[in-house]
Amino acid sequence: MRTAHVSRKTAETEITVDINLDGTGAYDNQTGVGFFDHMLDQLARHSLIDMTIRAKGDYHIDDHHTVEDTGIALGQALAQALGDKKGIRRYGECHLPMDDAQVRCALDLSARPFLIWNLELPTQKIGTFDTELVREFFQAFSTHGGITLHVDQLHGFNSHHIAEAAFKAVARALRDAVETDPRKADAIPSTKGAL
Ligand SMILES: [Mn+2]
Repeated sequence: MRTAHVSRKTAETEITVDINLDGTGAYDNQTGVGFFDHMLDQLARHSLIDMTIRAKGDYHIDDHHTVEDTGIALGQALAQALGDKKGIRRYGECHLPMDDAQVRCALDLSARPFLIWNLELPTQKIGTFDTELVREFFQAFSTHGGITLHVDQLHGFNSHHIAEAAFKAVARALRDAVETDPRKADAIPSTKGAL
C-alpha cells in the first residue's frame, strides 16, 4: 500500500497528514485556514490522492507557520508513500485553465527539490488569506517531497482563480507522476537505478 502517516509537532504548529497515493481523491482537510482547506481539497480531488489533514497553529500571529508546516508534513508524507519510487511515471505536466487564469505545472519526482515560481497574484489577500502563502506552501512541499516543481502563470487577473489553478495544475501533474506505469512497473524510472 502506498500510504503514509506523518505527525509533526513544533512550538508553532501541530499537524497530522494521512495520504493514500492509490486513492480516489477523497479528502477531509481541516487546518483552521478556510481558503487553504479549499486549496488542499482541490489538491486531493484532482490528484486522486486520498488526503486527511489536521492542523492547529499559532493563528494569533498569522497563518504563515500553519500553511508552511502543512507543506512540510505533506511533502514528507508524499516522499514516504512513494518509497523507492519503483514503477512510477515520475514526470507530470498540466496546463490548467480556470476562467481568466491559466497555470502550467511541470514536475519531476526527482528527489532534487527545486521550485520555479512565476505567479503574480494581484491582491495581497484572498478573504483573510495572505496570497504570498501560496508560494510558501509549494516551496515547503517541493523541498520536503523531493520535487522539481515548475509553476508558471500564463494568464489571469483574479487572485482566487490564479491560486486555485495553481493547486489544480500541480494536482493534475502529480496524478500522472505518482501513477504506476504498467510497462515498467518493477523498475525505478532512472538510468541511475535510484531516485
Ligand atoms: Mn474556488
